[in-house]
Amino acid sequence: MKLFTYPGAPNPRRVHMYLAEKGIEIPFERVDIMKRENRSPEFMADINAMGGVPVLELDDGSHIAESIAICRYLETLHPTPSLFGASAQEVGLVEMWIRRIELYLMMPVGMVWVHGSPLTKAVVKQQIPEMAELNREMVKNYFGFIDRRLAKSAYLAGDHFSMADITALCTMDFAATLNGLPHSKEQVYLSRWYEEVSGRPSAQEK
Ligand SMILES: N[C@@H](CCC(=O)N[C@@H](CS)C(=O)NCC(=O)O)C(=O)O
Repeated sequence: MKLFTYPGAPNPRRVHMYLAEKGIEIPFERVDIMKRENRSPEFMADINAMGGVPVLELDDGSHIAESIAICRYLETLHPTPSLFGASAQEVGLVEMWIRRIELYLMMPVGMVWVHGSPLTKAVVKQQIPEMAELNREMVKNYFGFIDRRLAKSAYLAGDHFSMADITALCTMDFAATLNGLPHSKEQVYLSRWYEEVSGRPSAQEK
């Protein structure tokens, strides 16, 4: 097994954090997305037709892309400690929160990144500043939604730290550091959660 990755980027970080939480070691190969190595015809033909990282190469030479798909594959091989839920109810709740965070937080942060950052100017056909602005508002509103959720439970999906928390933390750090979108300190429940999950040893994986 081998992981094609670019440590530091938010999606690869989700997998590195997952691996650290589980104590799984996998050799990795760095693919420089700043040099567009992941967009080479070879990479796209042989490794991931979508071009992104991370990608897990299995021992039979096949590939699994998509951060959650990679972690789900690994979870099947290493079920404990569970990061996708232990009971049927937990599995459902973890899935719900992963989907919510990906669709309603990661997606708008990605739009701010693509339409609002000078660093992505060369990689999109056209930047639409209004798109960045609209999505900024969506991100801020969603921070409020998560804050209200975390008023009721220790972690997003309930009492246990899960892949949903990893996804939220990696998205929030990317939002804050590269998109000028930190959460508000007045969001006390979100801040409490953020401090706690940021203090986990796995969160040092960047
Ligand atoms: N949905 C994919 C997204 C993968 C993705 O967009 N990765 C980024 C790094 S965070 C990337 O490779 N960007 C460079 C590119 O797409 O050319 C996942 O969950 O892994």
